[in-house]
Amino acid sequence: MTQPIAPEASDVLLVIDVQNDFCPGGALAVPDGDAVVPLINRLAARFAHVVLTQDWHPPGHRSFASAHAGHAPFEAVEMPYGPQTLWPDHCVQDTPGAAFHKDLATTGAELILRKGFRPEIDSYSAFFENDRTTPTGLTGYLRTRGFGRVFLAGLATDFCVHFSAVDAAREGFACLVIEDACRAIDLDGSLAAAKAAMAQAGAEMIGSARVLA
Ligand code: VGL
Ligand code: ZN
Repeated sequence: MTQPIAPEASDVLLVIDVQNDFCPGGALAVPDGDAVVPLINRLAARFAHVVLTQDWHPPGHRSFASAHAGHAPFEAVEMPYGPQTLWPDHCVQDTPGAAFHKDLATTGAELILRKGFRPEIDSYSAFFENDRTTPTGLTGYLRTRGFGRVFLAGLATDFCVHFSAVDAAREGFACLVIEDACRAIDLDGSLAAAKAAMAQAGAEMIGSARVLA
């Protein structure tokens, strides 16, 4: 372990999409996805401020393969805003799959940010939808609250964590991704590509031991 990092009052832990559909047995299960829950709970206890995100799609969302005749999950299509991977139906608003994992400590969270609610556009990032320009409002919230550093954990490393990390850095926050508190889908090398993109954006990958020390 390198230097410990003690969370400060101006730090926020941003927990991405720890929802049933991304856990084993869910509609878009991330391998070992539920393994992050106990660790995220321990991390959350160290932070004065925690924000959770929730992937929150209406039925028939355009990121679902079922909304594209002749296409299967995990294929890519061209959307008006660019390439989009198609997914199994997942995190449909108000369904059990969209609920947080039952063991995730949610009580202390100061904000629950829902994303992906526009029928025609997906939103991997907690900051911008997949057109990379429509804001979720999170930048304004975090700035108004005076946060300077964003620590990231959750699911999935190579999609929603990845895009959130890149955008956090692009929005001028110091961004630290707690790697062992994330799990990846890893479609066709997407994890390696995500790590490269996060590093390129200036996000730092750290181990949870540095925060828990
Ligand atoms: C996610 C694919 C589709 C994620 C959300 O949370 O990483 N991935 N929707
Ligand atoms: Zn989604």
